[in-house]
Amino acid sequence: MAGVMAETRSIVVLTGAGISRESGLHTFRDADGIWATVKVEDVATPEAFARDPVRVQDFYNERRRGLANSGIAPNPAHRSLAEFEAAFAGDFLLVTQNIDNLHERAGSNNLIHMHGELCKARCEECGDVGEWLDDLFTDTACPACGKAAGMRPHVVWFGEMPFEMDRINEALESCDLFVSIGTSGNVYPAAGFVQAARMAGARTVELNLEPSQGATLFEEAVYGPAGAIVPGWFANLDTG
Ligand code: BV8
Repeated sequence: MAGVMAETRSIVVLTGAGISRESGLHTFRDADGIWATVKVEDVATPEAFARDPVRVQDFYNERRRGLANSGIAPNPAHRSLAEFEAAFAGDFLLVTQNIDNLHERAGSNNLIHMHGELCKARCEECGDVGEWLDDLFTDTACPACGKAAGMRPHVVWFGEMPFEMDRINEALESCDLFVSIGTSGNVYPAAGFVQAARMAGARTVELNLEPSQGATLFEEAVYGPAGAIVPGWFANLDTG
């Protein structure tokens, strides 16, 4: 039961692939997930990119093209987070593990893509990061420095440091409510955020299709499809 949280002044929300499932994007570890058809070590590590850059670029090109498909749009769960953020009088930080652009398309503002963004590319030669909606190839020239062969998806692979961890940890240390939505709790450091929130004395809530790996660490939980449970849960939360 969401209940009235009069003292709620600082909220951190973590999302994973499950929040985008009803928008038509696959998750990773479900039976029909991405890792059921391709291996992490073949497409989502720096070693894979060094070993077979064409294969890795193709993997992300296919997902980027899929995201551009007109049928893929934010669902009520994405929209309810943006609406709550706009109405909430306190601090609200949305941290997503997702590399899709559905949270920003739903209107979320204070948003961190800790695992990067599918629609951005980074040049390893000059460090430039920019929007990229087309395919990337091993000889794609950097729009900033002009050098070819250094362009990669602006995505965090396994073994790479997620983005903005200082800002995330600061928010976790001072939050009084932590809500985890649509993540299996398999991947660190994201899977450890609930422990940091508990250490800060925050109320911890899991909204997921089924209990995650870290389910026992949450004080409260509501299980069901995100599009069905997230809007109602945030509608019941006091915006202060
Ligand atoms: C790092 C971008 C250190 C790429 C991703 C041993 C122990 C602990 C940790 C490790 C270890 N060995 C290695 C590690 C570290 C490793 C890790 O955690 N490995 C795991 C597998 C054990 N982590 C890392 O490497 C991270 N970096 O640790 O750096 C470091 C230190 C110093 C210097 C340098 C480095 C980096 C991890 C980031 C990797 N990149 N994504 C891409 O997207 O292609 S992670 C990958 O998993 C996904 O992309 C996603 O972001 C992430 C989490 O997945 P979920 O979002 O949770 O998705 P999943 O399918 O698992 O679950 C979906 C959930 O939704 C399910 O629960 C399901 O029930 C639910 N659901 C389904 N439908 C719905 C729903 N819920 C609601 N409604 C629905 N309709």
